[in-house]
Amino acid sequence: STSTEHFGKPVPQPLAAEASQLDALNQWVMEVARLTEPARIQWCDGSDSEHDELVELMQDDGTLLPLNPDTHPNSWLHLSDPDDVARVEHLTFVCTGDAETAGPNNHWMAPDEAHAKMDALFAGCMRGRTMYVVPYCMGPIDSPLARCGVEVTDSPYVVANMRIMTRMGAAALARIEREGSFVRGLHSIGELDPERRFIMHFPEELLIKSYGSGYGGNALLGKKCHALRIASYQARQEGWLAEHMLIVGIENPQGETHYIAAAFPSACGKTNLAMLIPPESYRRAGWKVWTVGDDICWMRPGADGRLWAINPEAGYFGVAPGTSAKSNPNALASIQRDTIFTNVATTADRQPWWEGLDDRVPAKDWQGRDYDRNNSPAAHPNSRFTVSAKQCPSYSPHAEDPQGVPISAIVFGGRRASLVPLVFEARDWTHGVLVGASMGSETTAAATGAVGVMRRDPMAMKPFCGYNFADYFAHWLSFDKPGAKLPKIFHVNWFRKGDDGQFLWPGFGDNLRVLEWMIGRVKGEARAVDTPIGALPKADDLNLEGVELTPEAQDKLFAFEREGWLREFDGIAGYLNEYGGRLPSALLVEQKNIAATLRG
Ligand code: GTP
Ligand code: SPV
Ligand code: MN
Repeated sequence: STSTEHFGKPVPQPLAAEASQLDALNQWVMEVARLTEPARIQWCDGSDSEHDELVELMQDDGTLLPLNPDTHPNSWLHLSDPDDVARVEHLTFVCTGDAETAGPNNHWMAPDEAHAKMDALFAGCMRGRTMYVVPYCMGPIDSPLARCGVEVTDSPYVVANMRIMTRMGAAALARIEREGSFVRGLHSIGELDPERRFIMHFPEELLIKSYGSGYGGNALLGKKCHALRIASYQARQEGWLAEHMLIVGIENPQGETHYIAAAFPSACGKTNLAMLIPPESYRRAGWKVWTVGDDICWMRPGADGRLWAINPEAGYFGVAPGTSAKSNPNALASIQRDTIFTNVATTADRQPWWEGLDDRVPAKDWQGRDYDRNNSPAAHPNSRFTVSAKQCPSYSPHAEDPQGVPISAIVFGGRRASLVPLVFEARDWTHGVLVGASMGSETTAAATGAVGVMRRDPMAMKPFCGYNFADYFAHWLSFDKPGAKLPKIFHVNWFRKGDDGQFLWPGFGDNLRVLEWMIGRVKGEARAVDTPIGALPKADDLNLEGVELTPEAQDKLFAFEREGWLREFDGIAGYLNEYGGRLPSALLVEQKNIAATLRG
């Protein structure tokens, strides 16, 4: 079980001394303890008893509030500091030796300066606190694609979340002992002061230092910090991809399953597409949807030339608002028990509640105050649930396959109120990489800052790519080589709005109609019309039986608007130029060629 030791000067529990990886781990833990001066060190093994003790401790100090055990057994509410509710992109840095390695897409700080700044914050910050050592594995524990890390944190809430989101504890430690390397992540909630908050990455050292936040991607270091920023850097060196993508399996009535990986920016529909429930007529016909992952995808070419993908995570840290029996029944079924809710509202009988769930009126808001209609929303827009992937009714039987699943199609998409049609297909891989590189989306509450502002978010990786986007695009292009059987690339927009400001496309389950068309294209069966931006379906190339589309929707969702795309391509050219001479020329040539065809 857990080993807790008390020392004036804390020394980690000695582990198998002959194993060099564990020596390295012990030494690092000792070094961190000397810096942060915790009262106690606890090595986490991921056991139930350890978890029960942590939950008890958090209940005692008010970090976790019990929810109604009759409706939501073993489920908890955590209310974060009101100034600590989302990722902080302006305080997130990539600290490589050379600024150009991090690129204009990242905030950069020289490693020496960053270490000095962070170590000053960490000095003595765990006095009186317990330091938890959390070994974890990203990906199925026996997968050759999986990678391990160790997060050291003073937040029991982080430990409880890491236990759901990763394969955490003894098995991960055993893998670290066998393997060559692991990612080190040092985390402290510090004073939760936004003025003393930084999320720093040192990809050349496989190291993360995060101080001053306890929330989501800032603090659960296995997720965005390791599985995207550090992993994307490693993936480039090693010939694979670490992407902000869901993975979903679509099984047709013939029993054939196609796996689709889709990159949408934060709070733009990944979890919902990953857990999609087919429309009634599709269900009757025998279509099934299987969830492999909802946020992160690691993929590499297999011996057969196809891309094979795993979900490095073991749970979902999903957006609560908008989740309902109508929009996402699989998510709702998953979170009826054994779930940590963060920053949601509660009903009078202590059930979790958020806007879009149902028409009940909450009793308390996300800050624990009595609900006041004039002080809405009751749930924070970035409130979340943390739950094991295994609890999802659509969890794929192949989600834990060590070799991963083969990808038939890659989908890019964003929130675009205007211009961008429901779906189009890239002509080839290079065009597809340009489609991904030039993606735009309106910002959401998943990060602090203004909401609804259009920004370029290439491959939905703007906040997450651990190195220069110019090199990232070149890395993507490099997969197109002899013997490769690459997926087709598509772009979707579920968020096109009409003149009345309402969404034109019903979305959610009906998105399967678009995925069916894509699979038809992959198989060479579905029809499309070539345009300068790619191949577009006409409305009747999709199965729209049972969907009520207004004439405006029929028109705008399937339209290629030349004038608007001309302006869009000016914007894209301007954006790409920010990457200067480092940008791969193939991408620039592609962009110039399309701009020329647009001009006609
Ligand atoms: P992160 O976890 O932040 O990466 O977000 P995500 O990409 O997984 O987004 P998620 O599926 O949680 O959806 C975010 C919001 O978009 C929720 O409020 C959803 O209800 C809404 N949403 C998802 N899919 C659709 C859709 O097809 N149409 C519309 N109109 N809204 C959608
Ligand atoms: C996102 O913002 O893309 C998320 C939530 O998935 S967080 O884990 O906070 O990054
Ligand atoms: Mn995400």
